[in-house]
Amino acid sequence: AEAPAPATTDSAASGSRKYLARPLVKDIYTADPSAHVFNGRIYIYPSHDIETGMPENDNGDHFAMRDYHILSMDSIGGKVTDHGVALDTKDISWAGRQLWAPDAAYKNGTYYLYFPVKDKQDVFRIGVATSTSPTGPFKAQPQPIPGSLSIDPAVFTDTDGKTYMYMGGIWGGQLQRWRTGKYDASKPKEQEPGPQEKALGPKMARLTDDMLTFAEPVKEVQILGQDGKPFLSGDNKHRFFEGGWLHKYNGKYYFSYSTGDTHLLVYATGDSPYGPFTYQGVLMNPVEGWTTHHSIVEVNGKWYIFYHDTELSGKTWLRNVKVTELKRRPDGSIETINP
Ligand code: FUB
Repeated sequence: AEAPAPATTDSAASGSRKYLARPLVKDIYTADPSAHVFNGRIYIYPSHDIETGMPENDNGDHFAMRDYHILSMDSIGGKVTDHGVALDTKDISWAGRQLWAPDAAYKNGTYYLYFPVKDKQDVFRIGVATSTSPTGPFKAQPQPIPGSLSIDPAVFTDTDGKTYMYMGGIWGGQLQRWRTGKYDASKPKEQEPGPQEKALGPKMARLTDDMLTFAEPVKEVQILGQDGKPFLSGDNKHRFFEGGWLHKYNGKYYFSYSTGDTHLLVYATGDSPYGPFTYQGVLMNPVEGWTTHHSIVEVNGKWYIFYHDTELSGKTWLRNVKVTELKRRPDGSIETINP
C-alpha cells in the first residue's frame, strides 16, 4: 500500500501541451528529479530544497536539504501527488548533512532509494534504503555502499537485468578530492586537474544482484570528443561536472550530464553501459538558476526529460521540478531544448 497523500497539486491542463515546462508542484521546492515508471505510474524522486540560511558558496553549503518527498502522477500532465516524507536524514545512522540528488530502482518486489549524503566526517557517500512501496517510507541500510563516493547516483537497469550505478560531481560534489583513489580533504574545487590535463570523469560500477553493494571496483567513465580524445579539464563547455544519467534507445547507450559552470546539459553515446561515450551535442540550453539536473524516461512510447529551474523562487537553492518532451531525429540524435 502506498503512503497517504498529504498534498496534491493539479498541474494538468489535460489534452494540451500547457503542462509542459511548468513547475510540477508549488507547495514545496523540489530539484534533481529522477523519474521512473513503476507499474504504469510515473514516480519522481527529487531533492527537497529548503531555506536554511546557509551562506551561498561554490561548495554548495546552501543546499542543506534534510529529507525526501516522492511525487507521482498517472500520466504526463496528470495530477501530481506529493507522498510526504519518504526518508529523513535523522533516520540514516551514518549521515551528517546535505541530502542531495537521489535515484531509485525496483527489483523483485523491493524499491531501492539511492541517496548521497555527507557522512559525519563531511565526506559524500552514497547510501541505499529499501521499501515495499515506491513512495516509501524507506529504511536506510546501516552503512553507506562500500566504495561509493561523491554525489548524484543514477541507476540504470539494462535489458539483460544487470543494474549499474553512475555517480560523481566536481566542486561541492568532491570528485576532485578522490584523484588518488583516496579521499583528500585538502583539495578544494580549484584543484580540479589543470586546464590542459584530462578532465575528471564520472564513476560507475555494476550493482550486486541484491542491489545493495557494488559487484566490482568503481571505474571512471570515459567521455570522448568527436575526435576520439578525452575532454580536457579546461574545456568546461564539454567536460563532465555532475548529474549523470544513462538511458538506452534503439540499442545505444546515452550518457547525459551537466557541464556545471557552463550551465548546459549535454549527451554522449556508446555501445556498452561501461562506455566509452562519444560526445554528441547539447541536450538543453541554460535554465533560470545556476544549473539544472535531469533524468530521461520513456512514458507510453514518448520520451520526456525531467529537470529543474528556479522559476518559483528566483533563488539557486530553492528550485522546482518540471518536465518537457524530448524529441529525437530519425538518426537517434536529440534536438536541443531551449527551456
Ligand atoms: O541538489 C544538490 C546538487 O545540485 C545536486 O547533487 C547537483 O546535481 C545539483 O543539482
